[in-house]
Amino acid sequence: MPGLDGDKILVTGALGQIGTELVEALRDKYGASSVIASDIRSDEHNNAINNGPYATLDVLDTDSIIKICKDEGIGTVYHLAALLSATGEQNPELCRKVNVGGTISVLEAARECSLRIFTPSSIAVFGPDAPKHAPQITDLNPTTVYGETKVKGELLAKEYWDDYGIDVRGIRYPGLISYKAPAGGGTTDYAVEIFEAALKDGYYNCFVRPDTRLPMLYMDDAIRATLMLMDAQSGTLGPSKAGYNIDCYSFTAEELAHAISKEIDGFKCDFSPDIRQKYADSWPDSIDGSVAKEEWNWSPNFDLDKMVKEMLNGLSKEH
Ligand code: NAD
Ligand code: AKB
Repeated sequence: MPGLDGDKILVTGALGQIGTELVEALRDKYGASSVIASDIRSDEHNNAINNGPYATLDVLDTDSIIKICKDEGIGTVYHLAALLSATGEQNPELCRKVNVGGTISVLEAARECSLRIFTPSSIAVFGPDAPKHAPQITDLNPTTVYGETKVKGELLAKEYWDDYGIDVRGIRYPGLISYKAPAGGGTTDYAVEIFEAALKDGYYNCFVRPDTRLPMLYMDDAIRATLMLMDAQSGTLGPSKAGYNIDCYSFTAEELAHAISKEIDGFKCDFSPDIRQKYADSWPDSIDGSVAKEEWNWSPNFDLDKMVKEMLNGLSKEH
C-alpha cells in the first residue's frame, strides 16, 4: 500500500480543480516528498508545484509515464488528467484522445510497473434513459462524448483488473464544489462560479434553468471519499470498484442561489440557459450510493447549508 511500504505516488492532471486539493491531502498524509504532482501545463501560483516535487507530463506519452514511475519508485497513480464535459463537447476528438487515450497510457504503465490506479468516473456515465435517482447498476447510455469516455474508462478499468490483475478503482464523482482552484470546464461549473460572483458582484447569471437538479459534493467530502476508497482492503470491493456511485447532496440551481442569498444580503441570480443545459438534462437528479456505503462505509459530512457557509468563508479568506 502506498505510504505504508514506501512506494511513492504520482498524480496526473494535478493542477486542476481536484488535483490541487488531492495533492495537498496526499502530501499531508504521506509526506510532501512522496507525492509527485504532474500536469501538461504550469501554474506558478499552484501549491501542487510549490510545496513538493512536480513534473511536466503529458498523459498521452506512455513512455514518459513509465520512465517517471521507474525512476521515482511510484507505486500508485491518481489519474486526474482529462477534459470535462463542456470543453469536451466542444472538442470531441481531443476529449476522446485525452480521456480514453490517457487512461490507456496510465493502465499500460500500471502493467509495466505494477501500479495501483485511481481513475475517476462521473455521473456523466448516465444518460437520459437512466432512472432520475440513478442506481449503481443500470444501462449506461450517455448522450455526451464526455460521458462515453467515462463509460469507456470504467470498462477499461474492469478489463485491466480482470485480465492483468491491476488494482484500478474509481468513483463516479458528482459535480464538485470548491474554491482553491477554478472549475475546469464542466457543466456543473455554475455551482462553483456562483460563489465568487455572489461575493464579488452580488449577482450571478446562471447558465442552467432554475429547476436544474444535479448531484453535487463539497471537495472536502470528495477528497475524503477518494482516500477512503484507496485505503479499502481489496477483498471488500465488488464489481463496481471501477465506478462507485457515492451518496452526496442534490439541489436545484435555484435552491443553491436561495441558500447563498440567506448568507449574502441582496444577492440576485438570473438564469440564462445555454448549451450546457442539454448536458445537465441528460444526467440524473440524484444517485444511489448504497453499494459504496456497504463496501467501504461512505457517507458525506456536508449538506447544502454547511457547504455554502464553508465556501463563502473559504473564498472570503482567500481574497
Ligand atoms: P480539471 O479540468 O480541473 O483538471 C484536469 C487537468 O488535466 C488540468 O489541469 C489539465 O491541464 C490537465 N490535462 C489535460 N490534458 C492533459 C494531458 N494530455 N496530460 C496531462 N494533463 C492534462 O479537472 P478536474 O475537475 O480536476 O477533474 C479531474 C478528474 O475528475 C477528471 O477525470 C474528471 O472527469 C473527473 N470528474 C470531475 C468532476 C468535477 O466536478 N470536478 C466531476 C466528475 C468527474
Ligand atoms: C462536468 O460537469 O463535466 C463534471 C462532471 C460532473 O463530470 N463536473
